[in-house]
Formats: sequence, C-alpha cells, structure tokens
Amino acid sequence: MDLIKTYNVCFIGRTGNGKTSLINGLWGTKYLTDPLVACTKELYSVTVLSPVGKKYEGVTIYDTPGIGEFSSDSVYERYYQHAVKKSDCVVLVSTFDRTDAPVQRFLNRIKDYTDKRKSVKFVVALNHIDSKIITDSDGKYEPWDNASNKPTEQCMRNIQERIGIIHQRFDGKFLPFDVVPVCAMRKYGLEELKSKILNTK
Ligand SMILES: Nc1nc2c(ncn2[C@@H]2O[C@H](COP(=O)(O)OP(=O)(O)OP(=O)(O)O)[C@@H](O)[C@H]2O)c(=O)[nH]1
Ligand SMILES: [Mg+2]
Repeated sequence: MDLIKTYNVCFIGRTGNGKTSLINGLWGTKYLTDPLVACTKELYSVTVLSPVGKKYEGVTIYDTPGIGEFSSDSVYERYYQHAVKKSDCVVLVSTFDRTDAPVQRFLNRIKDYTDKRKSVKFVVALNHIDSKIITDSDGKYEPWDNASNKPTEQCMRNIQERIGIIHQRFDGKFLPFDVVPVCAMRKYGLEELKSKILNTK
C-alpha cells in the first residue's frame, strides 16, 4: 500500500502551451520553462502534502514533455502512458493556436492508458489568453486589462469562440470536460483551475 495516499494529476499539451508554468503557479514549484524551445524532456513529478477531500492526504502532479513534437512523440509515449495511468485527473493545456490535430490524435489513444479502476476526470486549461496572436484588421487588439488583471471584453469573446472550437474538436474523443481560461504568466484563473482539478467546487 502507498504510504501517502495521493490524488494524481498529469498535465499534457503541445510544447510551449504552459504546462510547466501552470504547475509552478499552482503548486509553487520552480521547474524550468522556456519561451523558445521545447523545455520539459523528462517526466517530472512532485508530491505535496495537502488534503484533497477526505480520501487523499496529498496530491502528486506530473509534468510531461510536449506532445506532437515530431519523432520525439514515440520517445515520450512511455512517459505519457505512465503519467496517465497513475492519474485521477488529466489536464490538457491548450491555447488560441488552432493546430489541434496532434492533440486530437493523442486524445484518441489515451483512453487506453487510463487506469480503468479510477473514475478519471478531464479538464482543459485554455492558457496564454493574454496572447496578441489574434489581431484585428486595425491591429489594435488589446487582450488584457492591466488595472483589473482580467481579459478585456474583446479577449473574452475570443475565449468563448475558442472554447466552442475546442468542444467541436475534442468532444467525444476522451472524457467530458470543462474549459477553464487561465493565464499562467499573470496568475489569472489559477484558483478556478485548481478547484476544477481537485473537485473542490
Ligand atoms: N504571455 C504568456 N506567456 C506564458 C503563459 N504561460 C506560459 N508562458 C510562457 O510560455 C513559455 C513556455 O511555457 P512552458 O511552461 O515552458 O511551456 P510547456 O508547455 O511546459 O512547454 P514544454 O515543456 O516544452 O512542453 C515560457 O516562456 C512561459 O513563461 C501565459 O499565460 N502568457
Ligand atoms: Mg514544460
């Protein structure tokens, strides 16, 4: 029997989407991140003693390498298998970038990795919502209201649109899910994401 009974969570998603940044923001770890190149290349895990409901004494978080990274996918596959198999909650980290094909393929196959004795939960974190990738014809798109540290109304509309697309593309591929808009960089939405992951709401 495990000495510490943990609720296990794994973060998956394409390189640079902010898996490691979110884990650092949510659990105070200091794992390395990188703006330019694939950063996480092994399977990292950290265990935090902090009760989750009545059943668990702590939480173990798995940080995985980015999916869809050409041939390295096969190298990383055993990490994904291991982390998903251990997990009570799978967090997929996405962004406004619509290159979803690698993730759709991934969701098709991770069903086989889950531990069938667990009732696994699935959450999508929509990160990088402060991104300026989306521009208007006049180029004046401002995603962030710094005064309130919240997305602008225009950004909110982009978030709603992207959530719709994520549902169209991912519904039925794995488990039912909610999408939580977050910004790891500006520490926005982290409490909401944590409570969704840990089922505390
Ligand atoms: N502007 C902005 N930058 C972010 C946000 N989240 C993460 N970043 C930056 O994006 C870069 C990539 O973040 P990581 O956390 O390393 O991404 P990752 O998904 O772990 O990437 P891999 O380990 O390569 O799979 C870093 O430079 C972060 O500082 C965000 O919400 N907004
Ligand atoms: Mg990483």
